[in-house]
Amino acid sequence: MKIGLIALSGVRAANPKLTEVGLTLPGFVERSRVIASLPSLSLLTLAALTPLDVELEYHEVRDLGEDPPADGFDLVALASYSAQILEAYRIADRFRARGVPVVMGGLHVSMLPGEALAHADAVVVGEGERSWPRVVENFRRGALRREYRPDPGDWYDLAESPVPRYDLLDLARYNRLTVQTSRGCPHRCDFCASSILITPKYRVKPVERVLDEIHAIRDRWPHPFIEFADDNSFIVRTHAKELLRSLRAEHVKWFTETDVSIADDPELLDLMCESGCRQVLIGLESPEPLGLEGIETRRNWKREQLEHYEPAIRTIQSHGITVNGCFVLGLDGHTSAIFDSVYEFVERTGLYEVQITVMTPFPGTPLHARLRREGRLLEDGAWDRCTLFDVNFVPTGMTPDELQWGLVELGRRLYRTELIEARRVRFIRELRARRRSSSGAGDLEATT
Ligand code: B12
Ligand code: SF4
Repeated sequence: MKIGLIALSGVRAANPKLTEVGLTLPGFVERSRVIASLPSLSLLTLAALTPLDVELEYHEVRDLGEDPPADGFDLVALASYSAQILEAYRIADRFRARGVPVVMGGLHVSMLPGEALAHADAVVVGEGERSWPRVVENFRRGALRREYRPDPGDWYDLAESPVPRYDLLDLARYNRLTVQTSRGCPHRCDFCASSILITPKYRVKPVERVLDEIHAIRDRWPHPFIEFADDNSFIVRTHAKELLRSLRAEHVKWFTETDVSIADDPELLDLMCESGCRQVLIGLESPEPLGLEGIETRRNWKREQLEHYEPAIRTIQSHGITVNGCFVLGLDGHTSAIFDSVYEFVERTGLYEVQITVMTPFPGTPLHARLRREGRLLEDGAWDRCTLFDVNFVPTGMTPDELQWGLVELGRRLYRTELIEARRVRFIRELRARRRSSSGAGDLEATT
């Protein structure tokens, strides 16, 4: 039996004008080139849970072209994100038209299994680790069911995580690989379309399991750059520190997504620096109180952190770790003044890197339900607009067009080559100055 694993890849915007203007900005192109080649961790993980006598082939969707070859596949498994779901459905339809059954899983179809079932023989809702072996076994017996989902409360124990099948990849095509060290996030932002949609509880992967994965990568790639595919790393500090202590011996460079609370823990920051952390991506969301007010469904944590944003960025960057600050434009309360406000914040704080996106109503999020209730969705169900760049709702403080082109204009300003360069120079200059002053202080202490 042979299964084709098909990953959605690349970054995109639905509006062609946006692609033309926005996605060609130098800073954006650079970041896209780096991340767009990431492989699908979900499919590599499921591959590792597939019986050994099943032959597997991994493909990026962009390589399949308009007319994917169906040769020899007994079953095709497709991952799903909203932005590319229409293309995924078209591909699924083509495989099925040639008699190859299709199974779909992932964030989008987990939120809309009914929609996906019009294009797939079976849909896996939620985490795939428990369901996938059942899918394969049932398929073999000719008893594939329409829908699979974990039993209620049966969250996959990450201690059981297999090493993803990185060996299925043609590594020459990738510049980074992903490893997941945790799942979930305690913050619950109402627009969040990440793993909190399928993982209500924050869970960590035991350090030995993470190391197994890093060793598997290093066996094939001696000096890898690793991107942790976590929504919010380091929430459990004992686990984080144990992991980072072990990582020191691995000689890897890495990147992760976390929150500003790491700035309060100098020991953690030292360990991050010593273990090869190059950058952290932090969802700052808004430099203004209005946008932050009420964006979480449980607490108002980010609003409470706002006054700590600037010192936190300085503290983190002073450890040699660059911060990629993310802002969501068009949050309730934002007016067109937000564009200057973000620009000034970036200038003032010396953020090394910045990511700007527009508020996006992904299916299954409280935000989507709220905007629908309030009649503020421009085109409900236009999932190809779920790119984080295409505006698909009516903001409270400006028109959709003002938001759309305000994003592009701000991008033009922030991603000017000379400004990117200036941010880099400033980071290095400030880091050197701090290191000089702290070693000076150390010398002073040693001599007294
Ligand atoms: C790595 C990554 C990418 C990679 C993806 C590489 C790839 N080929 O898969 C790249 C850089 C290409 C990428 C691109 C984009 N991304 Co991205 N990306 C991520 C990131 C950081 C990690 C995802 C990950 O690996 N998770 C770990 C795996 C194990 O979890 P998982 O995918 O959910 O899989 C589990 C289940 O869903 C299920 N499952 C998943 N697939 C399948 C398939 C089958 C058959 C089965 C049975 C089960 C199953 O089983 C898995 C194990 O339990 C997340 C943010 C985050 N921190 O999670 C954003 C995220 C997934 N990206 C997001 C977005 C918006 C984008 C872009 C649209 C950005 C853009 N404008 O271009 C594009 C478009 C992607 C596309 N082609 O459609 C959103 C998606 C929201 C959504 N619900 O659709 C996220 C959640 C970030 C966010 N801001 O909210 N991204
Ligand atoms: S902090 Fe990020 S990962 Fe956590 S809930 Fe908010 S958007 Fe999602």
